Amino acid sequence: MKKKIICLADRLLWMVLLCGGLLSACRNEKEDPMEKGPEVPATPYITKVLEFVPCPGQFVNVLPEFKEGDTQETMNQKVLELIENNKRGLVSLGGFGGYVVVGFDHTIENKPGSRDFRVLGNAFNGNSSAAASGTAKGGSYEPGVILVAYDKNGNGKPDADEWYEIQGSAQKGEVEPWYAEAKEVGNDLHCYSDYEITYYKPKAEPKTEEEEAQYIHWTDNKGGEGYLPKNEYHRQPYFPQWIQSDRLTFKGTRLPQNGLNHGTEEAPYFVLFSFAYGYADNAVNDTEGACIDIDWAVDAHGNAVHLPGVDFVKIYTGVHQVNGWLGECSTEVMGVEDLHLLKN
Ligand SMILES: [Ca+2]
Ligand SMILES: [Ca+2]
Ligand SMILES: [Ca+2]
Repeated sequence: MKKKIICLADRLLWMVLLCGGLLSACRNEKEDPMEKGPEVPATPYITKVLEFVPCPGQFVNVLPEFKEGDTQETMNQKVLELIENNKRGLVSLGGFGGYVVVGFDHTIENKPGSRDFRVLGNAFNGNSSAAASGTAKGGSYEPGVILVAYDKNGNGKPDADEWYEIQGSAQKGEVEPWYAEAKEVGNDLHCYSDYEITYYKPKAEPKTEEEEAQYIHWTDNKGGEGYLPKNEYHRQPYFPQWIQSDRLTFKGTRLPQNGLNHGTEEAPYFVLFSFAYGYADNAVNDTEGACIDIDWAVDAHGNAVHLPGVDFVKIYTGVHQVNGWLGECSTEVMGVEDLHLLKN
C-alpha cells in the first residue's frame, strides 16, 4: 500500500513538472513571437480578419455576400474564408476609406534591405493610347493605402499607438508620368494626409434615375460634398447592411485621382493609372510592385520607423473618385503573404 502511494506521488510530481514545462514553453513563445517551434510551422498567409468595414460601393454586400442576420463578426469570418490560406478570393473595400484589418499566426519579419510582404489585389494592365502618359502603367489600378502594426505590448491586438503607415510614392511627393494629363482634365492631384469623409445611409433605395444619381450623400473635411451614384450593373444596396449606424466616417491619406477617360464623352473608356510603389491593388500580383518593405513605415510626422516585424496589416481604399460607368475607385484584396516564408 505504502509503495502504491509513493508511486502515485511520483507520478503527480512528474505531471506537475511536465505541465510546468509545457506552460513555460507557451510563455516563451508568447514572449518572443519571432521564435517558432519547428513542430508548428507558420503559414505565409492571412489567418485572422479582425475587422472589415467597406465604404459604400457597387460590390459591397456582394464581395463578400451579406445575408439577413449577418453581423460584424460573421462578415469578418466571411472575409477570412475568402482570403485565408492562399485561397485568393476577392474582397472589395468600396470607395475611399473602406478597410480591412488582417493578422497572421506569426510576426512577418522585417529583413533589412528587402521587401517583406505582398498584398494581392485584382489590378491588371490595360492598353493606354495616351501619348501624354508616357511610361505610365494604365489599366485597372485601384490603390489602397497600407498600415502596419507590430504587437509591441504582446496583447495579441493592434493598439492605436502600434499602427504606422507605409509611405508610398504619392506621400513622398513623387511625380507620376500620368500627372500632367490628369491635371489637364481637372483631377484632384493633392495628396491629403488628414482627409476625413462621412457617407450617409440612404433612407430608401432609389426608384428613379434622378434618385440613383443622388444615391449616397457624402461630405468631407475639405469643404467638399457629393453623391455616390448607383449604377445600372449593380442593383443591391451599396451601404454595408450589417452596420446599424446612419453614417460612416473614414479618416486617412487620400491619394491623387488616378482615373482618366481615354474614350469620348459619349463613349467613355476609363483607364486607372498606377503609382510607382507602396500600395495595395496597384500592381499585377506576383510582381515586385505588389511587394512592401516594412522599412517604408512612417510615424504621424512622416519620420521613418524601424519595426522588427509586422503582426497586423490594414488596407483601405486610397482614391476618392467615381469613374463614370466603371463606378467608384475601390481597392480589392485577395490576400497578404509573408515573402520570407514563401522564400521569395
Ligand atoms: Ca524589409
Ligand atoms: Ca498590441
Ligand atoms: Ca481593383
